[in-house]
Parts: sequence; structure tokens; C-alpha cells
Amino acid sequence: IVKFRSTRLNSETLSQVKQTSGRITRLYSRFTSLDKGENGTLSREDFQRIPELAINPLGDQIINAFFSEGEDQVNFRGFMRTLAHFQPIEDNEKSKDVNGPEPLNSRSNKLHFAFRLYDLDKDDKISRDELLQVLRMMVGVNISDEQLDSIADRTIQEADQDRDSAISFTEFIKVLEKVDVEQKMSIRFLH
Ligand SMILES: [Ca+2]
Ligand SMILES: [Ca+2]
Repeated sequence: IVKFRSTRLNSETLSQVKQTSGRITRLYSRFTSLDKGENGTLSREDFQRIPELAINPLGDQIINAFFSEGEDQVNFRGFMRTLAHFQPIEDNEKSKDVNGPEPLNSRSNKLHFAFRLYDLDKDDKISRDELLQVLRMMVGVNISDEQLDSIADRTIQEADQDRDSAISFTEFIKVLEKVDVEQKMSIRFLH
């Protein structure tokens, strides 16, 4: 049995459709301009040419997020999927149907995405070592190892509620509760 869901196409939905398709068209032209091999997929090198990623301390980690395990190319579909995490949340999306699927750019999906950037060995915990590595990438050379050590210790102490010396996703969320993740995790790829 095929069920039909009636869709009301009022002017508001129409303008949303127009916006979305305009966005996809722009992203597609961005995608093709990045695709130097002109084979319909992007390699790591293609991503490294994006200036915003080249200077971002977490650039390599973000680039990795585009690639599935063992893959070294990403097609337009995969590109769009990962990019969706970085879209700013629009007001009209916040009030969307709560029973619908969660959008990829929701706060919790963004947090999960950020968590995975830190969790280098993917064991669902951020260890002190992983925190140190990410901190080192972010702050560069202007800070001593001792200072970094103490920042890492303090961060873990503050976040670690179950005293396993690592930060779980639940603990991570608590730490970032007051941080404006929506803004921080919005990377503009389109200019
Ligand atoms: Ca880990
Ligand atoms: Ca913990």
C-alpha cells in the first residue's frame, strides 16, 4: 500500500525550496571548483586548498571528518552531508516539527561532531593525551609544555565527573553547555 502524504505548497515553503536549491547550486559549483582532478570527487589535497581550513588549527581533523573509514575521496553527496554539520541554525528550523528527524546542524549533532574531532582514537572518550594533542594544534608555539599540561589537567578536572581521567560525551556536553556552539561550529565555505 502506498501512502500519500499531502503537502501543502504555500508561498513560504516555495521560497524555502528556492533558497535550498539555490544553496545546493552554489555548493555544487564550489565543489566542482575544488575538484582539481575533475573526476567528481574531492581528495584531501583538494580540501587543503580551502584557505579557511588551511589556517584552521583543527583543519586536518575537519578534513578527516569528510572521509569515511579507509576512503580517500569524497563525492558531492558525502560533501553535503558533512557540511550540513557546519550550517548555522536558522530560526525557522528551530521551530520545526520536533518529531521529525534531527537536522544534522542541530546543537547535539554539532557537539557530537566536535567531540569526535577531539576523540582521536575513536574510543568515545577524550583522554588527557588527546586533549593535549588538540590543544597543541590550537595554540601553536606560544605556550610552554608546562602551561599546556596544566590547562589539560584543569580541563579534565573540571569536566571529569566519574573520575576515570577522561572526558565522555556526556561530560563534554556539560562543559560546553554555556558555549555558543551554533556560532562557533558554523564555518562558511561559500566565500
Ligand atoms: Ca579517545
Ligand atoms: Ca570521565
